[in-house]
Amino acid sequence: MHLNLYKFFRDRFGSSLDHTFLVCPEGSRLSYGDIDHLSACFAAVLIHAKVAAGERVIVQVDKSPGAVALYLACLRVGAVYVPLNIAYTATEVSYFLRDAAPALFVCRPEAAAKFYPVATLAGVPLSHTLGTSLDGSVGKLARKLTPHEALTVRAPGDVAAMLYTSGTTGRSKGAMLTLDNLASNALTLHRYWGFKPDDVLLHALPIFHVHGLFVALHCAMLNASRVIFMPQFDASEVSKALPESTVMMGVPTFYTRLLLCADFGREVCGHMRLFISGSAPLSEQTFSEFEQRTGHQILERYGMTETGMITSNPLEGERIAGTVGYALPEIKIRVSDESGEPLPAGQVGGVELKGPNVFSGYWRMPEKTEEEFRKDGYFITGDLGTLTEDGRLSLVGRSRDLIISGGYNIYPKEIESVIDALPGVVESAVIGIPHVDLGESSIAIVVPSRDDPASCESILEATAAQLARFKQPRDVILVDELPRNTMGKVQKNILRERFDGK
Ligand code: MLC
Ligand code: AMP
Repeated sequence: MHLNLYKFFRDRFGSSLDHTFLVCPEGSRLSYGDIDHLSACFAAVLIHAKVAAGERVIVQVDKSPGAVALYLACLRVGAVYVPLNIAYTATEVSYFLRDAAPALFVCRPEAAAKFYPVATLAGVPLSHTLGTSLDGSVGKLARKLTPHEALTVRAPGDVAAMLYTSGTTGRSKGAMLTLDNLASNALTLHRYWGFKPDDVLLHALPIFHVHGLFVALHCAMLNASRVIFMPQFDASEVSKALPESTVMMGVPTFYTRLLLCADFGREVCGHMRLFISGSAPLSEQTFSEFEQRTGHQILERYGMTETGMITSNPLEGERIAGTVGYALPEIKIRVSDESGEPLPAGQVGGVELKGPNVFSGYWRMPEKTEEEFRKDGYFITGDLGTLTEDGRLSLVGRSRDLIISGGYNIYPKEIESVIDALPGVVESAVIGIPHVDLGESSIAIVVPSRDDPASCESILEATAAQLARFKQPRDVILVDELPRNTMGKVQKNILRERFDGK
């Protein structure tokens, strides 16, 4: 079978080109016809830039309708879309540019002076800019070119997008997601969550991650839905927009922040059909407070960059706080011991899965890819969980050393590598501690050298220069030594217990 992923969505919204697609708070509106045209304009830019099918396009731009059109333009020409968090620093962006070897890099107009030289040094042949009001060189060039209704034919197993995600190595890996991965997960979620013709999606997530880009926008496009497209999450703006919306997707921090608004309650949510949460654990307290205040049970689901969505609480039927529900249709999940042997219901083990949603591998890392799969094809998520007899999954922890802060992943190893390389530092351990707003936040426990020791301030300054803000430790604590087990491994559980109330 051959397909084009843009055509897959276009076939669904094509009969609704006059329907509103994106509604932005500053008043601009784009219909499905407008986005179809804009994506054709941007496809012309990609073709002019000689971006071929299968080549990577790295994009680090602000959330805007233009950014959505650029994503769709990549799908049109069969290029591999690689979005980056706008918080990434030059050091971080440089790594992605070298690793992905893109044919084109697109950044914000105001970032060009800083990032163009980084891209040139990384050997990227061409860079462009895109601003929120279609300013920048992409918009300028698009206005000169004839729109191109490109629909390059691709195979289902071809890569459509690559999203960077880290791991125990601390080195970010590009997770290659195929056309089939994205299409199958979109169809499943659209059906499972019962999208209805006049659903209106409230969208306040970033669009450089699976959650905001694929889960939210793909469902909306399959449904030809109107999307209230907010530049970022702001509890009072979201509260104001809820009466016009029917579905919202968010990370748990969205819900805890909404509950802090005094006027948030049943009245505001009267028109809502569904609140969905994911990317991080939703506490039972938030689930029940939300239900008391609004009458709505938040539907919690579970997913990963490498797999899209894996499980979901049911639309009809019991949504149980603290559980992430059942395997989505066509996906098989199991809980296994360390050798991959499935465990009986009720026992805690590693969560593994198989299905059309599972990525094709890590970019240029075949050994790493192989390590993450069992011989029988199951992908090892690194999450720990337990299944009930009837297949309901609860997550109880992570076997990976991962911190999730406000839905963003922080890999301690990456931060530790930056700190350990500083003068005056012997070693460090970065741990997550509970945080009321973000779920978890990170702190660094550092052993300074005896001669000329680094100070907390110098460590914070160095991390600020090299790491995106969300990854920077919120605090640095100096200690004489780190606790280790007999194997010499740092015992982070002891550190977490000791600094829990920090
Ligand atoms: C922003 N900051 C964060 C942060 N977000 N720090 C730690 N963790 C975060 N998540 C920084 C800001 O730069 C700022 O720096 C300071 O922290 C406080 O900012 P804020 O104003 O409170 O944050 P805000 O901009 O409101 O953002 C918080 C947030 C946002 C939770 C709304 O992070 C967000 O939208 N998160 C969603 C992430 C997401 O989509 N995850 C999906 C991953 S996909 P300063 O300098 O002011 O201190 C995935 C798979 C799946 O996981 O299952 O979905
Ligand atoms: P990412 O690599 O950014 O895709 O993050 C994926 C990780 O987020 C998963 O492996 C889980 O650890 C976590 N995650 C996603 N959804 C949930 C959820 N509903 N509850 C707990 N953790 C979640």
